Amino acid sequence: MKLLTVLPLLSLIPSALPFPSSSISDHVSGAPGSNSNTPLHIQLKPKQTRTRDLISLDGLWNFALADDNRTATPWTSPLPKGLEAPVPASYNDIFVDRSIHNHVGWVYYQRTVTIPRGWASERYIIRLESATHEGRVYVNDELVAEHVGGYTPFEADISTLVSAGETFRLTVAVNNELTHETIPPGDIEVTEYTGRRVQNYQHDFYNYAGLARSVWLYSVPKEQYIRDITVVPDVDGDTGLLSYTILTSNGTGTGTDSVNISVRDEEGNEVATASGTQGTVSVPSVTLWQPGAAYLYDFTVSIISDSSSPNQAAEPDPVDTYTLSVGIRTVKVTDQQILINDVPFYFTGFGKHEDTTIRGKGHDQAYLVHDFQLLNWIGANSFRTSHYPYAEEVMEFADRQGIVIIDETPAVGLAYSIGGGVSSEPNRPTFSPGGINDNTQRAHAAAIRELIARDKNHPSVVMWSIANEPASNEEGAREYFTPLAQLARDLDPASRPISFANLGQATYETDTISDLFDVLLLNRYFGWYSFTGDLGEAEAALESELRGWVDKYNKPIIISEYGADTYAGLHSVYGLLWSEEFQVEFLDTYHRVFDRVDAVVGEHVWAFADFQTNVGIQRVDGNKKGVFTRERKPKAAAHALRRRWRNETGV
Ligand code: GCB
Repeated sequence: MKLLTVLPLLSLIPSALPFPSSSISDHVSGAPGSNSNTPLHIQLKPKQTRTRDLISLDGLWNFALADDNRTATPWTSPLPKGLEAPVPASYNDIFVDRSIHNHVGWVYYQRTVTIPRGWASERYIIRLESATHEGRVYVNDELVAEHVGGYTPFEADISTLVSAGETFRLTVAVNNELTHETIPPGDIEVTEYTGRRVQNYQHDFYNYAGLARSVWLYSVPKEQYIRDITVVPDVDGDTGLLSYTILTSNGTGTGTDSVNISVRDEEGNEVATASGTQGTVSVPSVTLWQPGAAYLYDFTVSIISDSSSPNQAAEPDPVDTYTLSVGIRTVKVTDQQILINDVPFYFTGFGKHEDTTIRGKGHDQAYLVHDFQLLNWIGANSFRTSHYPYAEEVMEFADRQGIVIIDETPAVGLAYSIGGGVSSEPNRPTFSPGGINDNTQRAHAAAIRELIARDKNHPSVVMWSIANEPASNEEGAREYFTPLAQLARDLDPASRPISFANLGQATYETDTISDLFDVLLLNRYFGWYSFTGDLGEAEAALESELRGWVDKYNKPIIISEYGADTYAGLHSVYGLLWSEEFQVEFLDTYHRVFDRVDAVVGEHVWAFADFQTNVGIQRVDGNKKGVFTRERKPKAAAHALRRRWRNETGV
């Protein structure tokens, strides 16, 4: 028998709920081990504007694995020559080296960076869009930022550490360890004979790690700058309303200088103006952001110095300026419907992953555009960011393409009855001091905060999913989720509906938390994990369960997962499991039921494309429930879905 030891927590856990707010200087923090997960001081995604410069630090960085000697400080000198890793990309599948693929612990990325000499009167910031799952940033020998949580951005203001014109060594240490107190959770085991550290986790996708998203160096004006913009849209007749709050380096007060707002339509016409850090602007004869027909306004915020002469003919040069794209639309939930712009919306689409060969979870613009092309081809109007926040570029693209998003936190695997995505006997209670506990809940709260802070302005986001398949049927779930559901409600200035994706074992009879949420997201696998291959039984069981949810909750239902593993190219006249024919029949079976139950307002097939998982006896080179292969080739089900969703035939 293998003897496995669970290692003590090595990761840093956000220290308090509510999440501490502090100034950027707190990022320049002390000893490793002290937690300093601070909110972004400047929330806005870096952009080049008249007052801001932006330099991409993407490219090839020197790369090394940490050895187990935790006293080493590799950031204090150049990394040993040899490996170079691309940014953005997960590092696991880049090298032909199993020890890198399976590495558990810290790795180091390093490069040199030069601050442009023209930035002497600017403030400059390093921003990482993500470091999975924990990152520490060093400028030369000094730790300047640390962050826990692998899918949201963090930053360090380095203006006081390096001068304009100076070149410095930038090292980013990244740790991929998951413990029962991280989000997502996991356990590290040490094997009995070789003492190898192995990362286990309950979720069903590979634990890709590293710098999978962009790294930026950017500047903002030194004295005054815009930190955040919050815009909440509403509609009154044919007038669009944008309630806004601007956070500047002087806070939300008016400070010493003026804040001006200008709203322009897609043709560049100015349609509204305002001044001040808070207020509401009206957009007459509004063009709404609609699913499938995106329309975005440019919402430009400028800080204008009060000392600039009012008599100047031309518009004065702003101290700082930033333009946010905003869409005007409403989202409401009634008894059994979800309304976008007061029209019932039926979700068609998928649960997706950020996953491609070689890059792992590395953001890739070509795949982004191609995936959206396929969504359009198949007639999908929406997807869920299962099971973590996606790169911000994805959200912006969805805004521009009119794709609707259910935006999910990385809280996946909060159920010890699941191992690698497959049900098993729970070996211990999920919500317990040695399992998902108060510290996990704090990390979960931080994940919700960071997701909503980052994505609150996206018109594509119509709903938050605060977890995937937690053990909501187990004792302790309600205590765990009640404050988190409330937190999500309190944090979203736009009051979007909240939800979580429910696990099949937590039926309408045993689930204990669904009343805390607005919409029921149900993941169901009748015919696959239960009633395997028996679609007659599956159809009856599914219908009976859905009717149970309707009777008990009377809330809109989206089937947020349903699907069958399918080996592309495998065919069977009997429709045997794993064949393309079975996947088609399986989906047809579910669709017949959805069409009979009025409260079903959406169908998200699991999954968009095949994806990599921890490979084991249940998974041959990953999860094959994709409607497209990992290379994005259609299986037979893709054509069947296209016929249903687009009401069309042919290719
Ligand atoms: C689920 C999970 C998803 C898995 C899927 C499966 O319920 O939410 O992450 O990949 O099942 O295929 O088992």
